[in-house]
Amino acid sequence: MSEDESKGISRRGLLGATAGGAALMGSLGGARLAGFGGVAAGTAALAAASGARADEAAEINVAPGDLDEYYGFWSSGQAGEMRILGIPSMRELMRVPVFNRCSATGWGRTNESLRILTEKMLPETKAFLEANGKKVHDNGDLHHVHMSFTEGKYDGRFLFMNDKANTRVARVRCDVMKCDAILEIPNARGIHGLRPQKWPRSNYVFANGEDEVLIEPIGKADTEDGKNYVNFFTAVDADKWDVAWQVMVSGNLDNTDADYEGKWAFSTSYNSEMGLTQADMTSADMDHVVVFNIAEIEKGIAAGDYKEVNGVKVIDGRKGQNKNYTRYIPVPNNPHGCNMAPDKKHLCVAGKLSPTVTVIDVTKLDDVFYKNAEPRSAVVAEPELGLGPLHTAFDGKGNAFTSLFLDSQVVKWNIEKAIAAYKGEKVDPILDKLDVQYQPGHLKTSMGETLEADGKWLVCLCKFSKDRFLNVGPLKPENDQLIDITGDKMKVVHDGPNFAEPHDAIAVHASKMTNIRSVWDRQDPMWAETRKQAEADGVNLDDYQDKVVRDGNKVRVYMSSQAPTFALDSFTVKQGDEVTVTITNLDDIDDLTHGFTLGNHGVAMEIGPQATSSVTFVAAMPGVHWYYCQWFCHALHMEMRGRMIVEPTGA
Ligand code: CUK
Ligand code: CUA
Ligand code: CA
Repeated sequence: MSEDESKGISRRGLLGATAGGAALMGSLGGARLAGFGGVAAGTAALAAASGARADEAAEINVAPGDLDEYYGFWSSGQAGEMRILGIPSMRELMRVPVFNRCSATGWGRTNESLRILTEKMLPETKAFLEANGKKVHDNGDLHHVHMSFTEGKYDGRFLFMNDKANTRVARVRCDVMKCDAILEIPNARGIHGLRPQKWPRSNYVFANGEDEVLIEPIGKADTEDGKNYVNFFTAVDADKWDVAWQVMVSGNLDNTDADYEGKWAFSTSYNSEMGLTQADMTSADMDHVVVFNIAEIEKGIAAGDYKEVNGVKVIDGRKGQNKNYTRYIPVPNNPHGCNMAPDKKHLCVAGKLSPTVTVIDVTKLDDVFYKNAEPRSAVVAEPELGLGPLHTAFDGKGNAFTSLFLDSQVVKWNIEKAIAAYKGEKVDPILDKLDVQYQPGHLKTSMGETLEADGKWLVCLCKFSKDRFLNVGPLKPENDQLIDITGDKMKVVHDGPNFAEPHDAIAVHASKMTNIRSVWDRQDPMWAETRKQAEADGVNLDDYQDKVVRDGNKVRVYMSSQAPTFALDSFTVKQGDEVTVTITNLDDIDDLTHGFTLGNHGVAMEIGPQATSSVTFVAAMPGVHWYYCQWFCHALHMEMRGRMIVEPTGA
């Protein structure tokens, strides 16, 4: 897409510098002010500049001390973490490390996080990392974040996400907003699209393998022949966080979604050609959407119609199998986004290289599966919307919003009108087009991927921010724009710079987050393993601790922390000892987090109120090394420190 992409950028570049840009500046000047936190003045300016009603303008004003109406859960792409923003303030509230390493919290360094990161790692990955002197990958590519559902509505239990870079999926607990399970998916490569089942609840999380996998061991098959590659669709058991089953498919898989009845899952495929080069992947006029028949797949698994590959039950759902596991619906040219409308009926597939969105009526799929109807008979509309359609969001009122990457616009269109036009009626389904800054990927409406879509806000995640912010060097921020969609005309009300590279976001009404805690439960499973070791060492982690246990050359140091002190002012070990420091934060006050940083050892961890964390390292440097609390906790926070004394070997 790079050629079209650069064309698109230069076209928008021209636009920005000329008449279009001037018109835009006129209507958005006030909004930009509001975005920079000049709250009262900015809001007034917005109302004046854009003609917005005063009460409407007030909606975006989250005054100091006021809370946002929505939680925004953001992916971060190659930064590997999940982020939490408030909507409509667009303030960043928290970062949750998942596939990345985190300097502040010790994610990827503490024993508790390492257990989660490595527990379900494939043996070959473990061996590879070990050969490279590592325990975990340092990077991840987190594209899609979705919340667990019960009966088509967010239930506030979990957030699920994928790592395209290292073929993993992860789960974040919504009660503490920490990752509690990571699974490396066997067989597949490059997990991209990810969605939970919506009905009856999220028993499965569906995960698409984007990259083709050589089916035979290298040397046995010609690596240059696309026919020797396959792709895998994976259903993850959301409770056990293990693979339930996989389906082998024809073509690759890009984005995915599930319906509101628990019957179907859908995936777009841009490489139906099974090409191994970009030219080959874009050679056909049509690619396809794969429809997965969940009940038939479950029946097939139960009946033993699968092959076990690397411990996973794999159903063959490739074209020409004459079974009811899958159907392939032809759609134009390298489709991308795959979004199920909250009307429970319409799936919208964005064309990317085609200016169209294909609308599939899921109530027509039974005929496709069981009455031999043409796969395209389920297509009920294919409106031409503009250049580079990528993703679609919904307002719950029958309207859809599609991002146009090349046109740098969001187009609002009506699904029923598009269906009427497809039948030949003279209606224009397009209701409004809005310039965004610039080159949008995903866009999300408030509650828009649930039965409770409320049509208030649209967040448009723009890949480029050209001219919108102070220049920070060749690497620019992206621009997450907040758009008011309550009126007939869409309106940009806020520019939000964001670091590389959020792909996706969801907006969840705050009333859904009923499980969220402020203080940890002492019995939390996060440190169950650490607790077992402590018990074996005669230490009660729920009480004050200051104990050093020697076990050969392993030394286990237990200390509680309570503002502003560590239970141990110092401890002594010998050079070469493997030292495990376990700290329990006995403070049980909201927001009273302590930390443990060991100077010159690359060791740091967060210990939240009532939490336990541990870290293991080899004390290889003789001398006196200070440790300190790195989370500001008390007037004597600076003095909250102590010494590790490492006696040289032979001393
Ligand atoms: S993808 Cu990035 S803009 Cu990975 Cu959801 Cu479409
Ligand atoms: Cu404890 Cu700072
Ligand atoms: Ca293609």
